[in-house]
Amino acid sequence: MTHQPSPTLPAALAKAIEHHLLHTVGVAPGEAGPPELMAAFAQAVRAELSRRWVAGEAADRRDRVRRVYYLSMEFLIGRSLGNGLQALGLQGEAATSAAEHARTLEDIESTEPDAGLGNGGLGRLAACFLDGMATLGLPSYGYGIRYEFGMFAQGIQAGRQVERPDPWLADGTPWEFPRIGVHHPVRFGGWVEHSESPGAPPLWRHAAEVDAKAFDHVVPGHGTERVSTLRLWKAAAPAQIDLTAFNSGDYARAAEFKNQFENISWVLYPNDSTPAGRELRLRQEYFFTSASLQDILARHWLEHGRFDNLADQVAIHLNDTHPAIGVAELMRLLVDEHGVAWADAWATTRRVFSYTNHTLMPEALETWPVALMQHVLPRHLEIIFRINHDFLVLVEATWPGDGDVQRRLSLIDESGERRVRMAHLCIVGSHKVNGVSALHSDLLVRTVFADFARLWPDRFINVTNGVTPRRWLMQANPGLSTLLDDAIGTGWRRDLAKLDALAPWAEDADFRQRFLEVKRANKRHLARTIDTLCHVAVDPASLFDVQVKRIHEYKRQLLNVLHTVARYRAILAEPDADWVPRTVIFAGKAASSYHTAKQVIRLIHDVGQVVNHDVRVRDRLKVVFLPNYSVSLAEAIMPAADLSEQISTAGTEASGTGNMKLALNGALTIGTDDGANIEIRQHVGDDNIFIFGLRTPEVAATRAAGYQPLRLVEANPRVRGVLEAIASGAFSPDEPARHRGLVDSLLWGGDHYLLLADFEAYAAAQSRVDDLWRDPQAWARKAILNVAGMGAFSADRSIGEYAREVWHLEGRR
Ligand code: 26Q
Repeated sequence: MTHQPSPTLPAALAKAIEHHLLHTVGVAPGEAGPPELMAAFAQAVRAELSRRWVAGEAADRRDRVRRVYYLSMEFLIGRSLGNGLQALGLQGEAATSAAEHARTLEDIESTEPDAGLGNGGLGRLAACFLDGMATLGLPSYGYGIRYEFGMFAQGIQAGRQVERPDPWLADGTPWEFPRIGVHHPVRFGGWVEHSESPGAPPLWRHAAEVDAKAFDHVVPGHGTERVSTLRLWKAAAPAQIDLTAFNSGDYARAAEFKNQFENISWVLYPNDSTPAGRELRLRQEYFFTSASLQDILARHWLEHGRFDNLADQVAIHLNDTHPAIGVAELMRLLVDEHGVAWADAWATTRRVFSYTNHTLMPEALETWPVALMQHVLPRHLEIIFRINHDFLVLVEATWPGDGDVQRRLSLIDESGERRVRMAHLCIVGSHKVNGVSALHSDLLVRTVFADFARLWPDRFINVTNGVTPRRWLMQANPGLSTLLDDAIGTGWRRDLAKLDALAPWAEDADFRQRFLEVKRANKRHLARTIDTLCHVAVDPASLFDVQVKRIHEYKRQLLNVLHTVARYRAILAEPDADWVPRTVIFAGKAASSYHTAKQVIRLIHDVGQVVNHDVRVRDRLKVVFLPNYSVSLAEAIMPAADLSEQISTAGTEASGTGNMKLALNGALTIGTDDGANIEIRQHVGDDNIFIFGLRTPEVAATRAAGYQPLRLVEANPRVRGVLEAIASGAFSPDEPARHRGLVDSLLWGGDHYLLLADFEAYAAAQSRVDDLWRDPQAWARKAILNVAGMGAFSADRSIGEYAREVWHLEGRR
């Protein structure tokens, strides 16, 4: 692509902003406040991105390039202005323009609502990957849903989580481009008719139809003019549908009709990991998958006018099983709508799709009742049965007469109510399947997908997750970024692997000092945020101990709380000992229906109430819970963390990505031998990370040996004291039994995630953390070595691997 002079590049930015204030926003430039300025800045950025986009699209169309399509129910994008300005190299000019309006750029940027179209790790990964695809110049599209309401906003009332809707589009968004004219019909329900005449395709007599309308977001690449596209679908009632009711004056009925269709893209299901199993969720999955596949086929047809080369031109990636129905839908579109023979269509489908798994936990694997699928997608159920039939013929040929292996591999789980196994559909319909860390990928082929791996060993690979250094280092931590530039040059900004040149600087006392000063400034900033959001004063000189992620039993926030309570009790027992001052920081949302997770949030608040107000503690321990964890809040937290808590039961966290963001910003990890922690350890070195606790095989062995938490507690007075304090109401004096349930789940409920088994090892690791903290130079040295070791955890590295090994795609300049 040629470099065009652009109307909004540096000198013209200020002018563009004045122009948009007056002509687009409709405000006198002198009277614009931060929200108006935000709107005008966004318009200026949008204009330049649009120019790059149009140029790139034209070039890709002209060259009929091979493209990748990333299908994901979630894209947890956060804010876009800062990222857009950075991609255009306009941050300096933008800051100057902001100053001319007597504002800071931060004030202006902070008025932008987060696009919170995701739950957590999986959704944020999709956003980081789009950034990587654009930056590597891959011809690429993300496809998802334009939820009217994103992830709920978390409020805290009297220590309890309350959920409020997230109307992120209420004031409109400057970032979307409605694609008038790009829309596809998506059909549901009804029955299938099979014609008598041979060769005629089956006829799906659907019961309902909704229109999927395209809304695009430009995804800027960094250090390139290339951009990527995120296309989100909104559900709309077909124009004619409500006319009858409307014309007869029955507006209530007309509205009801409309809602029945449009509710599909209303709200994101706030459940991570445990499938909701609701009909509306299945409709959402099919809605966006079908619209996306129709869109892909339309683009392909326009450029090629044939489908026999589809797999040469198109790679479609399934982000978990949520778009799994796409395997059946592509077969339906090719066979029923475009007259392709079944065998040819199947060969194409298998070459087009690839699939990433994000969880090992069997209860989190998505399945849908056959009866529900029959009701919502009757033709797809037929197609799935036929795929399954052909597949089981292969299984029979491979392991003749082995009924057990047939039952285990079948796309249909027949053990109770018959259910479609979406992961099996993905595996059978894809040419590559990957896990998201070395351990996770290894466990996949040795446990949940072992039979498939025996059948198709080459299908299974690992691609370890990564995060975008643009948002998570350059934008979130400009202080550290400048320090890195000074030490090792700016090459790391284009190639994160170059961070390894930082290692020698860990030995430089002057550099360590400057590193600590940057960290301290970031901590002061976070301390102000904590004061605003939690009304708790915390000391920026204390150790900032951070656990931020969805609240989940397997992630073991409760283990962190148990240790915090143990520390509190120890401080009271030995008030004059040399305690390292700590601020224990939590943030994260609990699924609305997840009672235990909500109880953990309540306990954290109760412990904070008591500890933070106990004068005997003398500020050596503070416990805070930052409400409404989001991408934007994470951008304030990551740069300010000293200690990163990654303490899931070994074998449960597929990868983790917060662990990468924190280490990249110079936090030391205290963590289990789990997910990507293992690879972080390999890259930063055993001496620069605090790994503790049972490893995956030991977890299995402990459970197999008949783990008895009660026994353990009887023999351990420290744990006993902690549990008794919590259970007896030491932190909930107004309702002493409030936290009994949590304690009972450990003592009597089997402690499934082995908190008590790991407690002593965890506490010992925490003591080693304290010891190191007492030597600030030694701490700084290790923190710097963590940054130096994180080059491999860039989303660019992950995307490079996908492009090479899965999508067979090359970047363009
Ligand atoms: C499925 C069906 C119905 C309703 C909801 C869902 C659903 C939604 C979200 C299931 C799972 C999720 C999200 C899972 C997730 O975020 N997994 C995380 O993915 C990260 C990126 O690979 C990993 O780093 C984390 O380890 C993993 O937990």
